[in-house]
Amino acid sequence: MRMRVSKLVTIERHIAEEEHAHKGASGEFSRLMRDMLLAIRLISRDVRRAGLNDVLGITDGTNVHGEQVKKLDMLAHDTIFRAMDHGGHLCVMASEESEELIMIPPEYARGKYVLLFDPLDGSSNIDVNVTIGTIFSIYHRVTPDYVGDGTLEDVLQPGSRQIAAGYVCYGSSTQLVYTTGNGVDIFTYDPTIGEFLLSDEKIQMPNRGKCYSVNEGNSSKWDDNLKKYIDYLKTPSADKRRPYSLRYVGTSIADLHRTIMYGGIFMYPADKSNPKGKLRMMYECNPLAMIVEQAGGMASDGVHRILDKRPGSIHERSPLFIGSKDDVLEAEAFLRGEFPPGGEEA
Ligand code: P6P
Repeated sequence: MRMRVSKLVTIERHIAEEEHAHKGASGEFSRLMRDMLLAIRLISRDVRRAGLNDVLGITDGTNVHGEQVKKLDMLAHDTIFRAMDHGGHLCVMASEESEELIMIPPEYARGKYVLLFDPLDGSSNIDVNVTIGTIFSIYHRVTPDYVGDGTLEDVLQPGSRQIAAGYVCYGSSTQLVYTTGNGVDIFTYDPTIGEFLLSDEKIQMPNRGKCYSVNEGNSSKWDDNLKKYIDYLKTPSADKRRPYSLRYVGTSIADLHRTIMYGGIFMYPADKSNPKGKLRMMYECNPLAMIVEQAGGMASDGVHRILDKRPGSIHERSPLFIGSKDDVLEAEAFLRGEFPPGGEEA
């Protein structure tokens, strides 16, 4: 449900006001977000120029000056690293683009926060001008000394310990959807003034939607109960609640954003070729789950609450069923073999 805003509030002012509400806040987190917002502005600029690379003579690999041109997702990764490595707020980072933990360079101070990110999710959609995004997740470090390097223990925390999560949609506009555990707010970027302005405040999802979002091309590899659930969604019901419409962009944050705004369910289930699903727990499922729960929705792997899962590795995958509470509960019921739920006629 949209809570459209008329007051003019920049994200910097919003963060400062939230910090003021957090007694004893040091301003450290606000400065961390200031640096993250710089990276997001730069990535938004680079994403919006992507279609012009050929026109501007930036061919694959080298530009007209013979300089190495990075793929956009590596460029986004480097942009976040260079914006975040020297602020003294972080003790360690982890990225979808880096197999290993990313340590803070020795010349810079370490801080009390941990940053995980997917710098450019859905990058295969860049060439067809379809929405792509950046996802980030922030924790407090758990290792007690606040000056040393962060460790795997600081990174591999359950999603319930996140202190903030956000995603950016580079779509018809650039929008940042963000929570620090006090509801979900949406900021829309105005590139003419370089500001993110508050556009929707404390959004709440409908308890049920009319859309389901899944790659049906994988249906031959699905579990039978999942097939029954998807068929149930497509079967007209007497109360006209069904059939649902199918919407699938193929960028998780785009499918999720529509699900948050309109209700319904987005799924990337396990299947015979992806026994743990395809999406990554630490920098896709966990931040998206925190945001959806803060907006009144639900996120599970089909059995367990995503935010309760204890990660075993940085790049661990998880099945994901996320969206309106009643839709996710219904999916879980089918996956348990309870269908139709509550004896409702199929
Ligand atoms: P498929 C993008 O590559 C991504 O990681 C997610 O953003 C998206 O939801 C998923 O993969 C799409 O995967 O197998 O449906 O193309």
